[in-house]
Amino acid sequence: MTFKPALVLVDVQEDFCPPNGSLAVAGGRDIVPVLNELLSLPFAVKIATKDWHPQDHISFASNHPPPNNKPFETMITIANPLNPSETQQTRLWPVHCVQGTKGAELLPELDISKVHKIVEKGQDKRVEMYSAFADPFENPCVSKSNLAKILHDAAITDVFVAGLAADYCVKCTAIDSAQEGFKTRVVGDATRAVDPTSMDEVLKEYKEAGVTVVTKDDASLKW
Ligand code: VGL
Ligand code: ZN
Repeated sequence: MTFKPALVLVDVQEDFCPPNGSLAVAGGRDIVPVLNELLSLPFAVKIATKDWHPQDHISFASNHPPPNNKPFETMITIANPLNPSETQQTRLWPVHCVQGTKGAELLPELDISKVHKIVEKGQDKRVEMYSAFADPFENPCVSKSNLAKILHDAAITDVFVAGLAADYCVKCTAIDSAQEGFKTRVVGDATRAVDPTSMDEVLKEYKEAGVTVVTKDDASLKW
């Protein structure tokens, strides 16, 4: 069996980390040493993704009128731009990762020199895009990144996912990766969640999707 693994580091950006991030995930910065260890392993392809929103993005609470615009709490109903009869609920967030701002930068302590490609996501203001592969309105897809193509073109068999946040972008990226046909593992000790109490539910979703959770040391054992 061939084993050609890729590493996908999701949204390791200032806005998702203390001390100054607008959507700071507790302990978000603490995972960097583990991420740098992963980056030192011989993955065939190493990707870092960036949440990369325009200022007028639909998921920013301040772009909606009060009183139903509480970041972290309010869910709004949005229509699929390609098929308006299809709707879904999406959460409102503080303004975060606006293109070109300090908050959208990757953490400087991350060893970017080892990253082969940066994939930006979430540029379409009309939809939330947690997964680094695609937006949630599948088929037809409103905005699809080139991540699947990059990995397929490199004949990747296995994908290891880490980064932020465990219960949103890491989760959706890992599940989409499995759906793309890659054997997918999340490096659990290299992630942190917005809501750690939701992780039991996330683990169930992983089980259904065929995604496994490993530790950094399990990942290293592959070499
Ligand atoms: C994320 C909320 C909003 C994430 C991105 O990277 O997990 N979460 N945008
Ligand atoms: Zn976002």
